[in-house]
Amino acid sequence: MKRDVRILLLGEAQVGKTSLILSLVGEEFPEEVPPRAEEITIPADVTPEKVPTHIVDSSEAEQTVEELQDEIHKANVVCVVYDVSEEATIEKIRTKWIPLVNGGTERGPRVPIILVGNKSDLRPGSSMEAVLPIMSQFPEIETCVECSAKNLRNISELFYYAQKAVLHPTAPLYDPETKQLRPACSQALTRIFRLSDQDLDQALSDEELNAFQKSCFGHPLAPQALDDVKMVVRKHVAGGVRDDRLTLDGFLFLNTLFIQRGRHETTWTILRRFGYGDALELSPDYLFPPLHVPPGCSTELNHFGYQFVQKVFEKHDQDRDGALSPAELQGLFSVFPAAPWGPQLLYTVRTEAGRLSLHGYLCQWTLVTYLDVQRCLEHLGYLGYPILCKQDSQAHAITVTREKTLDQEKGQTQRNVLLCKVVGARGVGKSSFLQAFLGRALG
Ligand SMILES: Nc1nc2c(ncn2[C@@H]2O[C@H](COP(=O)(O)OP(=O)(O)OP(=O)(O)O)[C@@H](O)[C@H]2O)c(=O)[nH]1
Ligand SMILES: [Mg+2]
Repeated sequence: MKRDVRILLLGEAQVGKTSLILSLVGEEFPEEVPPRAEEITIPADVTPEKVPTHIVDSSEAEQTVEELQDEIHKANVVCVVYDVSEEATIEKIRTKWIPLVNGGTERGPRVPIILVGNKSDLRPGSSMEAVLPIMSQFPEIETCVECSAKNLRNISELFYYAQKAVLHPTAPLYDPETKQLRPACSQALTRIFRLSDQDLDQALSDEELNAFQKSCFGHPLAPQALDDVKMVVRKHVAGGVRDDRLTLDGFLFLNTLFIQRGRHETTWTILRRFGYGDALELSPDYLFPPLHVPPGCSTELNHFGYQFVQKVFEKHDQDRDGALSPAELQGLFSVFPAAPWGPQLLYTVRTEAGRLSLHGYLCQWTLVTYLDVQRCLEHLGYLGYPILCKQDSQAHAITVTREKTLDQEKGQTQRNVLLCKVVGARGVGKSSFLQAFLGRALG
């Protein structure tokens, strides 16, 4: 998420840009305003989203096109202001201001725009009818708002929408032309659904939904709210609710609905809670949390770690035969971007006819944790450890042992995993010796 927000106000002369900014700051309508207000910075603690916010005025009379373009370049969001009582200022949005903002960026990401109809005190009706066609023509328009600097209507809302457009942008989540979630967004939500579906019945029960709700928003849904949610889904999506449980289709539909109703911060909250960054990829901060391993120390999965990975195993051992078949293992890997343990698995732990026993599976975790703790953290991240175990990070599942020299001094060790190297001349049978540990007969 961005650490600060820069909002630029653009629009025809005399529509009230400067008055809007000064009304926000002074909480009253300024009768006299300069052509251009000084740049102001609102400190984080008084903004709704708790990020420092810079508000920048513009004035065609005082700035050249180059200067305006330079400001557009620096802005995170542009408010294009028009006067609701002057139709001509609405037409200029389409013909002049939006081309100025995003005209040069045919392909690249577009600067989000908020349309601001000022002077609503001068017009009894609404300017919506004139504005809607513009909104459907330009997908970069996040929203529109009518306000009045004079009677302070919707002033703080307008800056809140602008802030929201930067911090919780719609564009990466949703394609307004097809009215569907974008592929990266539905992929991420599908993964989140799979992690939340604890009994793997391809649907979220009330209990699973509540656990999900609690981890994302801090509190469960009221029973009535749960019923209402399911009712809305039932009404709109065939197969969205099955046996009183929310299916993947239903879950994706709900998120589409949040976005269509302008509540995309809800979907962002879910995505961020599960570790996704602005580009809808799991962020390095999430996958690789800090873990200090001093030289001479080793890393082991602790009791919490083993308990978690064992639970994951049991979840995916669908036929309850105490082993994961290739298909079951593939199910377990479905929340990873690629299978984490490739064909080498056969050479590291015991498998029987391609099936991985619980013991072999736990040994593989032990091995990865010992040899490459960063990979282990990454894998625990894909499995949703921090969310499902309600911890700050996967580092909670790891024990860093004390230095080897200390162990040697004291003649004792607390380590459970020891590295043992097998050395010997060529051909004496080192590999066969190790294979025998995996139960393989000498060939
Ligand atoms: N009735 C009414 N008048 C407003 C409102 N907002 C601004 N005005 C008046 O509109 C005129 C222009 O306001 P400014 O804030 O200077 O407009 P601007 O967009 O900054 O204009 P430039 O700096 O010339 O680009 C002033 O006379 C304001 O008092 C409003 O909400 N209602
Ligand atoms: Mg001005």
